[in-house]
Amino acid sequence: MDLDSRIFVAGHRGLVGAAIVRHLAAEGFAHVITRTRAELDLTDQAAVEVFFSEVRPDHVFLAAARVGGIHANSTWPAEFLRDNLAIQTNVIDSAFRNGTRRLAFLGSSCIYPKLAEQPIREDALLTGPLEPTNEWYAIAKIAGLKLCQAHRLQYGHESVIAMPTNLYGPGDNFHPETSHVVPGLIRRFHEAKLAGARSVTIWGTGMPLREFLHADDLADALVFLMRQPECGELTNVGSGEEVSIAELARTVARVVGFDGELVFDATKPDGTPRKLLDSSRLRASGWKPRRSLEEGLAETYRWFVESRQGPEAT
Ligand code: GFB
Repeated sequence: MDLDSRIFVAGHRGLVGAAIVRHLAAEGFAHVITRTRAELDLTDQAAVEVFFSEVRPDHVFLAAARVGGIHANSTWPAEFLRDNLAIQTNVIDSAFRNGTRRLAFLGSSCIYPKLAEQPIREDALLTGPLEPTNEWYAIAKIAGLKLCQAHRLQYGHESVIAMPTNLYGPGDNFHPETSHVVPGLIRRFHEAKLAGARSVTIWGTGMPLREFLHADDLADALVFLMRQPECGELTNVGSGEEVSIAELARTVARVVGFDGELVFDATKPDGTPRKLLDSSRLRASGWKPRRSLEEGLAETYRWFVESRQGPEAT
């Protein structure tokens, strides 16, 4: 991938896609192609084929997906499975049949077994049962990465297959019900501070452990991987920074400036107990994240306040 490559970023309005576009622009890539959902519905196979046959991008970042937190995954299993299968099958197939040289596919740490040995190595894939709260999304992502591997095996098509850990950052979904934990807590603490509330409720026991990575660090890793001579099989992309949900909540409270009480609602699901990626394969090739969790949370909170996604936002 060089500065003249024609690069399609699918899902450029999402957390990861927007970060990839920012990163490519900052590095001077001159031909970054994007389409809104109104312009191109990626679940529509015929439309996707027309787009690729006309535009013929050299490189593709497949960052479009139906995503959401633990509650959204459990509430809409059919959409999470169907939409992700459709988007990734259409894009991967049409891209390669129309001359794309390399594609970056994004999986998720939830593709690994619920009780995988920690930190989770890439070879833990398909060695045990999945976490039930997100198995539909995980099955779709496993099918997507297998489609990339099948293309390589059968046709020699090269894909970067990246498995990011839990992500957060500017432009995330801050909806109180459907978001992931970081934006969910940023919003809840912010609203509690404005309302002068005495306590904030956190879903679950606070005991699950999670590893968080800023979306701009992921974008940096993806561009780095796309420029490597070899793609490899799977590549975990984590920060190595693991915290409990309770510690995360205390950090978000500090960043936001809320000094009330934290209440844990154990009637809400915890999800998988621990999900720490072993990212030594990527580290060995020379990449490392730039931000600490606290820096990244402060930056995300500033963005949230500046973009006025306050109490009135959806
Ligand atoms: O971020 P999250 O929804 O994703 O939840 P998962 C992480 C943990 O935070 C869970 C707790 O233990 C939640 O119970 N939590 C506490 C909260 N308060 C909140 C809150 O206000 N909102 C949310 N959302 N959680 C996702 C999968 O699992 O991980 C996706 O559902 C995807 O498929 C993503 O793979 C990376 O880490 O549990």
